[in-house]
Amino acid sequence: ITDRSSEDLRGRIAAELERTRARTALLTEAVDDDDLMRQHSPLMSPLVWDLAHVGNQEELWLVRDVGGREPVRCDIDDLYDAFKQPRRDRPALPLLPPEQARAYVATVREKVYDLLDRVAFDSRRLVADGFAFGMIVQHEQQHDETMLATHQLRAGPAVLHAPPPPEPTRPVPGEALVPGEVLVPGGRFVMGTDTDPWALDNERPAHQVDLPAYVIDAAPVTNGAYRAFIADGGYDDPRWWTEAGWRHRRQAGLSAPMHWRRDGDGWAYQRFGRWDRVRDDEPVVHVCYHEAQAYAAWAGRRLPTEAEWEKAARWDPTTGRSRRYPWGDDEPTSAHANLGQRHLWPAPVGAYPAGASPLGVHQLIGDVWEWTSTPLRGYPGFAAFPYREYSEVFFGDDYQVLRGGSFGTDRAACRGTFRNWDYPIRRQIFSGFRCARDAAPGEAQR
Ligand code: AVJ
Ligand code: FE
Repeated sequence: ITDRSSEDLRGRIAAELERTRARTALLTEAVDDDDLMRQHSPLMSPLVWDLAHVGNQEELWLVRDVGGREPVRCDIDDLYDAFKQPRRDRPALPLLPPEQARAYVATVREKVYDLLDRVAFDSRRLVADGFAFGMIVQHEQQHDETMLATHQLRAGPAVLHAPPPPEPTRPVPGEALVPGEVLVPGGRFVMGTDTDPWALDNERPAHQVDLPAYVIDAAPVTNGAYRAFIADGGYDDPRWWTEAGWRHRRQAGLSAPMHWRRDGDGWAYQRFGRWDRVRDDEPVVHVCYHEAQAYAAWAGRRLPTEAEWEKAARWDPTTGRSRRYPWGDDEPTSAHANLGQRHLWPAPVGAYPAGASPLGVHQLIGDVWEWTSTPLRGYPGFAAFPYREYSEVFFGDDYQVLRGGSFGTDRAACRGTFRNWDYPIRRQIFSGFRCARDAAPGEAQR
């Protein structure tokens, strides 16, 4: 690495750290101290826990591990260890109160800036290409999205504000905004990555996957389509649900996406403290895996596998290469995708034509996390790095993979290879889905 490129890297890391901390500040300054300490749902931490946890991880990995510096505080590691403290117990812990938590993260950050000035980005894997800094930026952004989901669960008047997402643009008047579904030809593609410098362990290594031809929705399933499933009695018909899904649907009393309520002959949803009429052309959000699976079965379709999702998002039919995003390798801009909490809900289908894949699949990145039918596993040749607890301990049958990021996901924590996961019953996250099906024999030849 040359001096010049190492200076560029320092600058880029500093900018990412700063941008990320500004978001954390916004999310934690929008409410008063009382609210920060309170638990808004047993599924979520008090916001002040996330705040100090972000600082504590930054201290562990950057100040202590990369920097080899003295601890800022080693008396609080256990308090902010996500494995030692289940979420529902976190409000009862002797947490740092807001002022102390803010001072703590600021002290850690000063040491990190000092470290960033001196660190050599040598070939050690933790520091090569600034990986550990990138990991910490992504960690904070992931918690920012979690804090945004906590805001959505807060009772009371709105405290977060943002302009509405863009409206769909119709390239050819009278033509459909997006095609209904897209055929992806059979064949091999490269899944995962060896070269993306800040890709996390579960995105590696790159490997070939051979898929038969399939058909995937050109856009996420909309509220309008989902409403037809509800109106057709989809929630009351066990035919559409798996056994586990039906059991959960009954126990939890599910009858519509989370945050919906009946509104005359239609529906309204609550979004960050405001009630709006449900809009039919927006991707449905706040559904669990079981609801997504049941909808797909009702529609005579299925959820895509994780590999099908990634091939649709990355495979370039012209070169056969896998790209970083559906539109190419360039970083997302506001024209490509609804990311980064620029807006507070998903954009209507057709709002991001510049973000479509070469085959014409829209809104794979941003808007809503998309459930896939694949449980979280390591790729062939997976090696945990730098710690087993980021992803390896979650491998198995308990968690389903979600792809693509939501309106609340930052671009630093979102790319064609990025993998998220959650329990199939969870829907407080910004989760939606699209459907797929096997290609019919004649169809695959075209
Ligand atoms: C990858 C989003 C499931 O929030 O539990 C945060 C990310 N890991 N701190 C989560 C994470 C450690 C993780 N998810
Ligand atoms: Fe964490």
